[in-house]
Amino acid sequence: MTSSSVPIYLGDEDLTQETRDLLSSLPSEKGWLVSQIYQFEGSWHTQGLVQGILNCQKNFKAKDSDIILATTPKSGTTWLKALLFALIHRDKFPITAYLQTSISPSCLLQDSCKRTYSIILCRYPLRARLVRLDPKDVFVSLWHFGRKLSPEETAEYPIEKVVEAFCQGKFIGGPFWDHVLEYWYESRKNPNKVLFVTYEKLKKQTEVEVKRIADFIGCGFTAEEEVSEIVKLCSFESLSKLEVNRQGKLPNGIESNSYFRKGEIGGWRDTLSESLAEVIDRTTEEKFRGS
Ligand code: PAP
Repeated sequence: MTSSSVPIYLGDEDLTQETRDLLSSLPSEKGWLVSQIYQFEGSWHTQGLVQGILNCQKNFKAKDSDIILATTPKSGTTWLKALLFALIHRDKFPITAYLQTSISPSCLLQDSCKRTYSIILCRYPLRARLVRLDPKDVFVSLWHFGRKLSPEETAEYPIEKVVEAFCQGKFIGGPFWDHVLEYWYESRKNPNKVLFVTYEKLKKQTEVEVKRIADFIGCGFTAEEEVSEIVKLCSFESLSKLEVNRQGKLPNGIESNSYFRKGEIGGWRDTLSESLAEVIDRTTEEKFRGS
């Protein structure tokens, strides 16, 4: 992989000796999109992400007012980030004007987060947790993102092989299912600290979910306030049309428009064959059985 073809968090530069030593002791696999992925504390990551996690574990000092938004890839981070930002700042700015210049996928805390996988923007230890419950949509979203990002790296991989790796959990941030379950149980144990939000519900009943998120982070809506303005502002149509998202690039070179593809539930149908969909569904059934 050439370091210029992938974003910094997928690269392998700036590793400390301690991280290199650790990496040499971890299970590793050749990855799709990246040359090598490593199993660290139950999940699979690139070298750069392991470094980021270690940096975070060592140096991140949470404040009571922090909010952590941590998602599996392609679960709607960009959307929830915009919603959270708009919710928190709705009394301070004419939000529309502010969003025009501020909401792009990397706009928040990029200096402190560019080498970490999770985006930290919420009240710690409160966590707004967004998942897409249909891993087929997650897979397809990531498949297209990866192919757009790094056509040379991904060209040689047939989709069947990538689905297999995804189902085995050997995928950046994987296994998807463990991650979802872990946070689901945590949200049941600590409902005041962990909020579990699904992309599907956010899509189907956006106002209800946005109000729930606002209550959770302590900035609930008054009876007079309209939630619809924020919902509209952060909608796929609105965010994807912003100049900063149509033309802009992230510091790592990714075009901001890569984060806006379809924004639908069930979009996997145009990419996955029935048999591949079944492979993912079977894995989902096995992993979620009893939960
Ligand atoms: P990331 O993991 O690279 O940060 P993330 O923002 O979590 O990506 O997810 C991107 C997905 O959210 C894309 O899904 P798709 O490929 O299936 O289309 C993107 O289109 C979708 N998305 C982005 N913004 C919105 C939005 N405002 N409303 C609904 N979906 C959105």
